[in-house]
Amino acid sequence: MSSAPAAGESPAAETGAAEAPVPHARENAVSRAYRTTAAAPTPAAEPDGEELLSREEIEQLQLSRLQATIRHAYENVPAYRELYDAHGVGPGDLQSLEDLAKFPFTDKEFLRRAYPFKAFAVPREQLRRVHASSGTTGKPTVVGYTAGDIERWATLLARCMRVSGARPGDLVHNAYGYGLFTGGLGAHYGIEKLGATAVPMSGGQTEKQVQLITDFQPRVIMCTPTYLLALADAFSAAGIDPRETSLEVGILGAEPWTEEMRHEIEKTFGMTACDIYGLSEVMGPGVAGESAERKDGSTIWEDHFRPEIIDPMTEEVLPTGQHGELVFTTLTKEALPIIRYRTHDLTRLLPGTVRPGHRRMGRITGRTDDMIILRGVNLFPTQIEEIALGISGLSPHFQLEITRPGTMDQMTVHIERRPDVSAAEGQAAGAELQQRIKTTIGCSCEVQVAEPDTLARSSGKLRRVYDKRPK
Ligand code: DLL
Repeated sequence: MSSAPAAGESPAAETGAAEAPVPHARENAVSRAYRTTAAAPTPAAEPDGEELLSREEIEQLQLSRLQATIRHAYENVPAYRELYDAHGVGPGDLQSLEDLAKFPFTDKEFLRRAYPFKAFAVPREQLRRVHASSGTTGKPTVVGYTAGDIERWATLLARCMRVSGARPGDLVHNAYGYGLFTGGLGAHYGIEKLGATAVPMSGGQTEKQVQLITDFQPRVIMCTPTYLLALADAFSAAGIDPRETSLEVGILGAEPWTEEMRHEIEKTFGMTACDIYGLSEVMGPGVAGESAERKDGSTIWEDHFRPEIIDPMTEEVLPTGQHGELVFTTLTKEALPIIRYRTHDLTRLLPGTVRPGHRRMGRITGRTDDMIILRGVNLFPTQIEEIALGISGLSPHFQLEITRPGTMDQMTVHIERRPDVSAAEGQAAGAELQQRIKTTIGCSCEVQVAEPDTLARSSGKLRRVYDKRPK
């Protein structure tokens, strides 16, 4: 018998100088017979070249890609040509990154007017997939991808997963919804790209999820933070301590969540919880992802997206570090180039850390359209989450109800007490919440403490606000 290392084993493995090869790198009888690429290292298992570029290199790349994107949009999407002609700008006007500010913004309405396929810069036949995001009113926004777009999306998703602590060979329970929503399939392709194993569970069927997690023993879970809380309750109801499950890493996003919620989830499951951000119009999940080592906000993959922060009222571009509305321009999308898209998400940009060439974003504190204006005071549901989770008797399960009993608007916070405190202790905690909302946010509201497990749970994005004011 030959003593040469088996195909797919690294030579260093022989000497014991390096770690054993990861399982995905091994060749087997079938891959040998069919000469598949199973023996090649998964491309997404290690940081790729663009991920490691310096800030200066990123900005050079951004400029050339931005010029190409604006030209591509102008030449192939009549809606962009009309918009730019009306503003007296064109592809030749972009000579520096700062010149981007000369171009007008786009928004959901711009895409809705192009319903269903008029925003695409390639013939429909070249799309390999469409997704759609349902608005609360009117027609959905349709987004589409070429084969190359899907490949890049998978690579960026795999990047996010890797920095968040997922590894090739991991079993990944994917509870983002599959279908027109970009969450499920977007994550799915990233899982495969990383060289991990996808369990394509989708959202809902919570008892079945509990069973499969118990039986399959995944190390990683991907879902919304509020759905993970619903799963925690379901584990407890099944007599299983969530800390006893195999889950070690949560890659959570698609809705706003706070640092306090991260602590709650990490404590409940004994896991590391990282943020992942994205939106359908710009790509889907994976526009930015958070490092497990640092947990200091999501790194935006700036080789593919140019972010800006603007003042939502004046539309002026704000410097790195200042809070405002996030605006994105895609740099490599073929099917649906998006230029200066107003996300309505509120956050700030921060210098890169884990990938110094790519800036980070702070947590999303809310959306401009989710802001509650209560008798002149502006507030977001995340502020209530932050305060409530600092009070020991209260659970993270709450809803905000806005009514107008007379001439004045009123907000009622419905929040469950934790199962391990008495009803009386729950009432006291509710009174404390009311007081703290008054002193920290500056608005008076009513707090109603509900019994455990009585408020609606999410199976994806949770609805926090119920606006019952007369229209
Ligand atoms: O929610 C894509 C996604 C799926 C992201 C799975 C992460 C994980 P849309 O349905 O188009 O796409 O909704 C996009 O969701 O503009 C934000 O308001 C919100 N959002 C997404 N990720 C986060 C996050 C997907 N990490 C909208 N934190 C965005 C806060 C988020 N809000």
